[in-house]
Amino acid sequence: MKSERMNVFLRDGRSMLLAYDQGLEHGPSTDFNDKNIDPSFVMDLAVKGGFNGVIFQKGVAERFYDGKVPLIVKVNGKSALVKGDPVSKQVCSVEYAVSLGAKGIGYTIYLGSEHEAEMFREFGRIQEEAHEKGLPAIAWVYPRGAAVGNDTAKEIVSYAARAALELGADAAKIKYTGDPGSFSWAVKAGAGMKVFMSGGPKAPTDEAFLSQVQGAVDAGATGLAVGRNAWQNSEPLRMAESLRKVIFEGKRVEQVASGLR
Ligand code: FBP
Repeated sequence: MKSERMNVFLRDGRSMLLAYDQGLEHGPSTDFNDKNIDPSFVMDLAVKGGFNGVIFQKGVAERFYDGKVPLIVKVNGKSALVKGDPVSKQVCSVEYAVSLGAKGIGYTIYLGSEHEAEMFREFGRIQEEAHEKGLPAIAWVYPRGAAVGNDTAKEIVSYAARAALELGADAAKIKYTGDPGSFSWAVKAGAGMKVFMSGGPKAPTDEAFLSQVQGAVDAGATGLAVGRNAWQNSEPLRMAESLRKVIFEGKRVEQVASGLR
């Protein structure tokens, strides 16, 4: 059953994943400081912060994954240096990801890119291999390229969720639309598939980010897969605690805000 494959990453049907593949996607000078450039720092945060999964590319998983939190290996990737419509191709086999301890397979699809067909085809094969091994296939679906306008519009984000469903993903990681009403349409478009809000660049304040997370959860999302808003925070464990309260305990931002700067 599709829904059961994600169970390893869920607690009471909800989830909080820690993403750390930005070194490849954006380059170290864009996102990292002296602390978070060290993958051990993020591995430790995943454990101590109570995350339900950690997301690495294979090279970081090989050297730094400690087995204490379920692993998702991103099996495709690209750098920020190539211009034009984006394409992200496979860099790690499902079999190798499993040998590293992966309990889930991650793959990015740039919906709307002139290269989307290549990513659809590759994801299709990877999804089948992952399912043969009993692992979920989690699709990052980011509408992008010359044909795509506002990538957080309701129509586009819901299209991303629906594309993930129709391509066979067990879960989709999509951008937040900005309000729970419109995001709930994207969750509905997923028709029961798990929907994760993607974190994005660090929000101006902790409250602003937690409000987005609360909105996504109110809209029916399973939770979030966050990177920069967690490990760029000056107090990442406190942010993780606030996220846990919003996602698992149903606390409102106002209730957790007193613990924030
Ligand atoms: P963030 O929470 O830092 O945005 O991480 C989520 C993520 O999907 C990463 O897995 C990935 O590296 C990054 O966003 C991609 O960002 P971009 O939107 O620039 O492609």
